[in-house]
Amino acid sequence: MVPSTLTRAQFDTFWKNGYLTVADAVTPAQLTALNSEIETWVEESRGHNMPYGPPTLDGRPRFDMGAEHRADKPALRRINNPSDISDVFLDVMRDAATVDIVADLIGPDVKFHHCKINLKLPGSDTTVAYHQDFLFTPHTNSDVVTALLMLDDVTEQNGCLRVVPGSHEGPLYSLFDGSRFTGAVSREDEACLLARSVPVTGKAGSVCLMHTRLAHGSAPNASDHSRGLYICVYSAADAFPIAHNPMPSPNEGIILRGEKARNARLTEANIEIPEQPKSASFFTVQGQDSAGD
Ligand SMILES: O=C(O)CCC(=O)C(=O)O
Repeated sequence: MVPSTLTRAQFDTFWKNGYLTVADAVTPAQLTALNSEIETWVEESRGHNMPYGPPTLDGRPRFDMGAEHRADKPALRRINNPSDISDVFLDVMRDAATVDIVADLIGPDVKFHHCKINLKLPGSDTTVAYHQDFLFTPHTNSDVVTALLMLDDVTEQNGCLRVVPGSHEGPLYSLFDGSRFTGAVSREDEACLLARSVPVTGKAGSVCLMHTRLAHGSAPNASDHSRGLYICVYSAADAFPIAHNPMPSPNEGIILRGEKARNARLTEANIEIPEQPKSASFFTVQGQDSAGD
């Protein structure tokens, strides 16, 4: 397919490395509106000492804070499907330049799967253990892209995403420890992946497009500056989920570009089916307690 929003070089970089960063994926007005909504939510979180609502479609708390959360030092770390409760997040999920970029990469027919915000406020402990998104959200084929919009300037100091270039073409790493779903690769695999990882930094408003099979993780924020990501997961219209959505939304499956697919495209693969989260976020699945635990 000939890309229309991306250059040929950007398109090729994505498929070679498994990721691509593009600046100015949202307008300055959208960025300001997204961040002002987040400020309101951070303020609100000061009045809570455990994960709280409005509940997600599957009845879990939408807002999750780390165990270090205090009224005077909030550690709000996850908002599940913010596009369900906020017009500006809905608008960006449906219509930002990101969606056209995704259509270039895996389109022309693109649909929505789920979205979330990962916040690392200064002083919070949040870590993302290494994993591949495909093993949380397996589909009939791997034309699935995670778009991570940088809500703040993202640096190595404030806990940027780290990715392993080319790993989208390598093996799928188990997220089980024996029969326990840990949502993270083994310690041995993590050490190897970390050694091959590179930082993904950028100015606020940039987006990192990541192939669903790319191995990645991130360290805590060691700076005085917040690090927020608005993460939207999109797929080709003919990629159908083969496990429950870990974050169901009334918007799941809506067609954002092109046409609905009548047929599912199947790629042969052997995939471990993930377990459904019962707690507010995947951070607890990965072993990091929520406030109040
Ligand atoms: O927040 C991050 O640094 C990475 C996000 C991520 O890997 C995820 O939520 O799946």
